[in-house]
Amino acid sequence: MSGNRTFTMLKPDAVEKGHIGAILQQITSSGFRIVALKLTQMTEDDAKTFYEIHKERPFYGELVEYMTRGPIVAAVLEKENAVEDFRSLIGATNPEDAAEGTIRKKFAASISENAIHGSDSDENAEIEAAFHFSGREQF
Ligand code: RTP
Ligand code: MG
Repeated sequence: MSGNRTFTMLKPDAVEKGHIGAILQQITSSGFRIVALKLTQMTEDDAKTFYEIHKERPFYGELVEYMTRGPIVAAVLEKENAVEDFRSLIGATNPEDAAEGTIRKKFAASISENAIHGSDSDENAEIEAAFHFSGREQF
């Protein structure tokens, strides 16, 4: 099945807790096809650039520290209506507000350490995928 694409990161807390397999399983069994995948670690510059939109927010420094403290899993996912459906699958930013069964409800500890990222638009999905993967790493 083809479709459009979104970008995700399993954040350092999810990797530290050993949740890579369970989360990827939930993603693929929800109809997303993995078209790029790697374990990597963001540098401080990477995280600052990636989350630049939040640079005036009070949590920016803490967010950069969190996102760089260990490896993440970066992936590009394909499905019809990928961006919106993936945001539904991961649930609200704050796991306390996330719907039952969503990835953040199951695997996230708090609003700041919330296990997983999902792109918020088709345009950002493309920018974020290109940030982590070259063209020949995306299938
Ligand atoms: P993401 O970009 O990571 O998919 O998360 P999101 O759209 O659901 O939330 P966003 O508003 O873009 O925030 C980005 C990340 O910053 C951290 N955060 N901490 N302490 C806080 O109040 C707070 N608020 C946001 C979270 O890691 C959030 O995912
Ligand atoms: Mg966001």
